[in-house]
Amino acid sequence: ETEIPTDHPRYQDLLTRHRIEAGVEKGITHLQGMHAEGRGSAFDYLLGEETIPSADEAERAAAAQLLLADHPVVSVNGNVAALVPGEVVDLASTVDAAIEINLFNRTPERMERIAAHLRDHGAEDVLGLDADARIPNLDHERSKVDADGIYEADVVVVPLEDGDRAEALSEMGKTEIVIDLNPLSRSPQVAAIPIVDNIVRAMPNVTEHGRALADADGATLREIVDSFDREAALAAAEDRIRSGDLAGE
Ligand code: PTJ
Repeated sequence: ETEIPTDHPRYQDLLTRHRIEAGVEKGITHLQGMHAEGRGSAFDYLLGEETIPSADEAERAAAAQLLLADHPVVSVNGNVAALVPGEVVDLASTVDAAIEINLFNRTPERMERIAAHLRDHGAEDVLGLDADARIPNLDHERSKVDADGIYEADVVVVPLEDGDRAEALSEMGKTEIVIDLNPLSRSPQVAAIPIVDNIVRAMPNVTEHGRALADADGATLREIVDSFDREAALAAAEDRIRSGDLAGE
């Protein structure tokens, strides 16, 4: 149980860290997920621990891209499952996307536990367990995907993804929406829509934009996607990090 006082200046950050620890204890999150979280937390501090305007634009473009997709999939790893299980389910139902577990350190036990955890949070159908297709040019365990899931997807949301797989997915022609706090990391660099924001803020905000755009026509959605400038978004995030406008405390 968490005992963090809500008025603590770093409340959200401590809560996030606690959720990753709990995820490790439950066998959902890999131990490496704690290192990933530490790196993410440092970048979030430098970003001011808020959704910067360029990230909000990316989140809106992501919502539009997902609504336009024929077969969108949200990819879930051990950190995503620990941090935003309910928010993943909300996004998937809002934009009519599938949910697929795709792990860097894949084990049958962790796959099952994450699937059960997502179902506890309202997921009806969880893909990834069949693993009846492979991402080309990636080593065996990491390449496992479902034929009717990521393999077939046109648009994939890949939060906290490792660079090799992000590159391999982009070589398959997928339109990738990457959520990653480090704008210099390879995954956002190869993404069609890089979202440089904490997943705990990004995931619900993409959903909110998805709800707001639910009745928009195809031309309006296409215009939002086409006017999104990925280079400008990456540069804006890097500028913010270099500006030294810190969160404080
Ligand atoms: O559960 P598994 O086996 O699939 O493993 C997942 C991890 C995350 C351990 C694995 O994919 C990994 O090691 O990833 P990396 O290479 O550490 O990359 C994680 C990226 O996510 C880094 O660039 C972090 O800055 C970023 N990150 C960490 N926490 C957050 C984040 N981005 C957004 N929101 C966060 N909360």
